[in-house]
Amino acid sequence: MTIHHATSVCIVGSGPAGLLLSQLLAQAGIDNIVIDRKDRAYIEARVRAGILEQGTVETFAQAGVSDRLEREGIVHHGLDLAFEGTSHHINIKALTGQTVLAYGQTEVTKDLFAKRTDQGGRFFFNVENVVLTALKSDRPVVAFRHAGTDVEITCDYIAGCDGFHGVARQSIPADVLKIYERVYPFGWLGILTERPPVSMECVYTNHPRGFSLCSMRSATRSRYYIQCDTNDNVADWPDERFWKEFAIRIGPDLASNLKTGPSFEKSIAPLRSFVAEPMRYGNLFLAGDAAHIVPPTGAKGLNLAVADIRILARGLEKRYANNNTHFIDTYSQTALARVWKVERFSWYLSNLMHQFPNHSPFEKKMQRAEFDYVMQSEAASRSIAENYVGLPLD
Ligand code: FAS
Ligand code: PHB
Repeated sequence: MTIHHATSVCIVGSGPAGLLLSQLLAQAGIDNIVIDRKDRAYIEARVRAGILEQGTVETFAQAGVSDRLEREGIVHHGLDLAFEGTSHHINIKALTGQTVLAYGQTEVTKDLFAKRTDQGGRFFFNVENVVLTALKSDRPVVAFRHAGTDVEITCDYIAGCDGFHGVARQSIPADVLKIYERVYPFGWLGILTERPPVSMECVYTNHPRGFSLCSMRSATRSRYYIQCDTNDNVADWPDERFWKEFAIRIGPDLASNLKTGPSFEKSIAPLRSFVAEPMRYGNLFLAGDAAHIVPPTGAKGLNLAVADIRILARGLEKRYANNNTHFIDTYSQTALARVWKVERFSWYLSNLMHQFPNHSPFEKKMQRAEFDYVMQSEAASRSIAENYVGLPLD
């Protein structure tokens, strides 16, 4: 027996992209259902991004989910780039007039789930065997197993917000999809510890032993990262080894203020630059990590997902409000225009700030020369600043 449901938009994935889209559509009176292969508690606990662009904060305010982040978020007026013992402060506020906000993705997800639940959002969690069909028709179908029952949701549009490992991108025929990818020869090992951060703004360091990043979640909770080998696993990095390596990489000045403590979250993320084109096939739209991945060096992943959703939500609102399909018909090219510029910045900063095992002496010299240029050129620092605070949103 199959249970049938109908809605206007079926959203696959309830990470930041899917949840934000659901909220923006609901605000516009557009019925939607969200499905996820995990449950709310699992999704809320996933530790990932930590820096929100001003445009992202404004979008969350439009969605009615910014109260807590405006109270608890930490405003950053700048960031530091350090290279072989030399540190360069980039004053993003002075260079762009904008700031960024340190506020963890776990909190963003909790705020979005709370709002959707308050407003009667419809969810199916722990779904299995999700299959998308009839994508070229005007009534595509999302089929899945849920609590031992077969379910089918018929809709006008499917939003594939199911991340890099999701089913949506895989549902686009291989001869239609174009994939662009760069896999980096290292990963990031990240920890959370209940200790005051060594700096109240982000410090990115390119040390001869590898990259490190000092970030935070609050005045009492630090988020730290070090570059690690692609075949490392968390078991290779007990806290003691992490702290010893981290202290070396951040340098003696910061290390003298470092408060070490037990990590209560530790994970390794691979780094890749990835784009799938197009971001629409029939009445399936891709948004967020389902369509693109950036190395986290530029703090862009979550912010780019929000930028996609702004464009997609506007397009769907225009379509339902006055049958104007222009903005959904141009969604893929509009979103990709920004995606590629953000991919460029994330790739650029990753190349500048990491140790590449296969770099020639010449390439190492190029890295140092780029850093020296950034340090001495206000134009170069402004370029980094305007990308870090976020390029203009459509
Ligand atoms: P998400 O991956 O967040 O959400 C996708 C959702 O779809 C998940 O809940 C998943 O359960 C669900 N799903 C998957 N397959 C499905 C299926 N077949 N059926 C139904 N549901 C399905 N960004 C930064 O800016 N800074 C960082 O430090 C950073 N660190 C990261 C670390 C890791 C390990 C990862 C994977 C990403 C990191 N990112 C970081 C990027 C991250 O923040 C993403 O950009 C952000 O989560 C994108 O949100 P979504 O597009 O909603 O995708
Ligand atoms: C984080 O706080 O998780 C963070 C900050 C800056 C980045 C990436 C991650 O570039």
